[in-house]
Amino acid sequence: MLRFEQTQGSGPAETATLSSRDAEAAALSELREALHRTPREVPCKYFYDDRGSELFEQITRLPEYYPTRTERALLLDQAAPIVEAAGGARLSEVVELGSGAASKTVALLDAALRLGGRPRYVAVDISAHALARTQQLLAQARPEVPVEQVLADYTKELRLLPAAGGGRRLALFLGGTIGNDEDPDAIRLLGQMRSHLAPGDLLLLGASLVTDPAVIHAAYNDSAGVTAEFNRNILRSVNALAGTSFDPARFEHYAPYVVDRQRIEMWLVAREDLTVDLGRIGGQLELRRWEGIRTEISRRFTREQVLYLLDESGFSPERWFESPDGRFGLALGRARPGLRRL
Ligand code: SAH
Ligand code: AVI
Repeated sequence: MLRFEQTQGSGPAETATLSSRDAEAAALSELREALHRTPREVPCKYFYDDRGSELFEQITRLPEYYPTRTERALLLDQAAPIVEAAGGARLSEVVELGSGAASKTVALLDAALRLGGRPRYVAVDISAHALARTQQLLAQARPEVPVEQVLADYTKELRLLPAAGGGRRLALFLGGTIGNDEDPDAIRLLGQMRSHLAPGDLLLLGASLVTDPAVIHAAYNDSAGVTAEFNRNILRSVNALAGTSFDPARFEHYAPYVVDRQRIEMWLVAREDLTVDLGRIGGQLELRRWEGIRTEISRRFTREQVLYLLDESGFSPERWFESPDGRFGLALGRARPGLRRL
C-alpha cells in the first residue's frame, strides 16, 4: 500500500492511494515463506505497527541504546559540511528512508535553512504512526519546511517516490537501519535509491560500528525490558495483519551479540511446545520447546564495509564522519553517473 500526502504547515494538500489488496497478499506470502525457512523468521519490517513504532521511540531514549544519541551528536556536529557537500542553498529536497520520528533530521534541515536553502522534506516509512510523528515534529519545530509523507515499503515501492522538482537531492538512510539487512539486500536497496537520484546527488548513510560486545549486548537487552517488549510485539503485529494466533507471552526475548558475525540476532524462543494457527497465511506452525523465530539482525560495520556498500550501490564514497567513541559512522556517497540498478 502506498499513500502519498503533501502537507505544508498543518493541513493535507494532496492524497493519492493505491489499493492495499496486492500488498496484503504479498505480505501473507512473504510471512509464509519466512516462517517456513531455516531458521524461521519474521522480517523485521513487521515490528512497526503503531505500538512497535512507539516502542522503538522509547528504545531510542533508553540509557543502554547508544546509537540514536551518538548519531544525533554526530549529525549536529557535522550538519554544515554535509549540507554544503549536498549543494548548500541549491539543496531542494531531503528524502529520508525509514524516517521514524525523524528527530535527528532537523539538524540537517536547519543547516540547509542557515545556508539560504528552502528544501522540502520527503519522509518514506512503512509506518503511518511514524509518519504522523514526523509530521507533528516538523510542523512544530520547522513549520516553514514543506513535508511530503510517503507510506510505503521502501524495498518494493521506491519507484513511486514523487519526482524531484529540480535542484539537488540529499537522500538519508540513518539510524543504522542498513544493518538490519544482509549485504545483497542492502546493496539492492541502496542501488534502487541511487536510481532515483541524479548523478552528483548525495546519500548520507548512518551505520553502527564494531565496538565492545558488552555495550552492544546491553543496547538490545535493556534493564527496563522495552526491547523485549518491542520484540514480542512483532507477534501481535503479525496476528493483526494475518489473523495468526501467536501468544507473545509464550516466547522469550533472546538477543545475543554474535562476535564473529558482527551482529546482534534477535530471537523469540518458544517456552513450551506450541501449535500456532497461521490464520490467513494458511496451515499451522508447530514449534518445539526452545525453538526460535529470528526477528532481526542488527549488524555492526567497519568503515571499509560501509564504504564497500556505497561503492557497490553506485555511489562514490566522498566523506566519512565518525563519533569520538568510534561507535557510529556517517558516510557520504555521491551518485555516480550511468549506473541504474532497478
Ligand atoms: N531513521 C529513524 C528510524 C529508524 S527505525 C532513526 O534513525 O531513529 C526504522 C524505521 O524504518 C522505522 O520507522 C520503520 O517503520 C521503517 N521501516 C522499516 N522497514 C521498512 C520498509 N521496508 N519500508 C519502509 N520503512 C521501513
Ligand atoms: C531500526 N534499527 C536500526 C534498530 C536496530 O538497532 O537495529 C531496531 C532495533 N531493534 C532493537 N532495538 C532497536
